[in-house]
Amino acid sequence: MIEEYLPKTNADGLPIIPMTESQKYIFDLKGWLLLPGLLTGEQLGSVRAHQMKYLHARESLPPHERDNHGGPSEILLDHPVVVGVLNEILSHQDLASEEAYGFRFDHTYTSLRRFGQNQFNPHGGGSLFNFCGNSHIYQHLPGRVHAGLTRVVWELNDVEQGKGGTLFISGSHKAAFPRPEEVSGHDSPLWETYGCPPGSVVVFTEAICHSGTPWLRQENDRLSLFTCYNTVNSKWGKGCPAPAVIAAMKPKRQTLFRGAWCGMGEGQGINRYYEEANRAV
Ligand SMILES: O=C(O)CCC(=O)C(=O)O
Repeated sequence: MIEEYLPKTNADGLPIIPMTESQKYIFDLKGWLLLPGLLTGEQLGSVRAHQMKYLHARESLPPHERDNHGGPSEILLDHPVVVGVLNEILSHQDLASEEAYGFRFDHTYTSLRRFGQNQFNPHGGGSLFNFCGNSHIYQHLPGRVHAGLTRVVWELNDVEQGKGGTLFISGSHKAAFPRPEEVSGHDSPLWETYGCPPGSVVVFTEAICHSGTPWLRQENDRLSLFTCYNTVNSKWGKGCPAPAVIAAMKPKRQTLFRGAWCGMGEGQGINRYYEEANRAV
């Protein structure tokens, strides 16, 4: 059992909120966890406005905000509740310090889904048995888990239960048998999902079987950020925010974008720092 998870504050100096024992149990059991209502109305307003400009009027943003996680949306990257979860399920503590996160940003995309958009496309599951080069892995010991490639979905608009939130076959990250079609069709009772207010987060291991599904809520579109994190020495998705975007962030947040390596030396011989020459691709 790790006694102390670092860092204890996020880049804005806010105290990290550790996972509760119930959250740990549910995440390990199901492979996903809903964390409702994490943003204030003011934060939501500025993040939503930034996302819409990023999608539809990118040139109107200053260069250092032209990224899914630029400008007002950078607070989502290391929200104190998100860091509390990632400290527990993903961090490699030898590479963490009070100045550096023990995990890295992997890749992201913003999705604006209108009524009827998207389709059912189940993928993943059984990844307890994958080797680590795959990143879609799940490992556990008594009292500790490692979730591998981990998705943090920020739901920026209302999600109504059963009307378009991501679908999960809970527990399938540990499934030993292949998934039969007859029990995993769209209407199978094995699929679980969620409803939540705007500003909520859904964390899931990419080791679980999950799927998109058509958005069926008339009152609003689905506006979500699908951000993935990985352990420090692994990267699955290609790409990294532009140097100007990262340069505008506080130093601790910048460590999310360091290169994908560990090292065992002193100073810059161990990967606990970000600089432009140590930026992931
Ligand atoms: O569109 C969705 O709700 C699911 C997205 C998905 O499959 C993923 O993020 O890996």
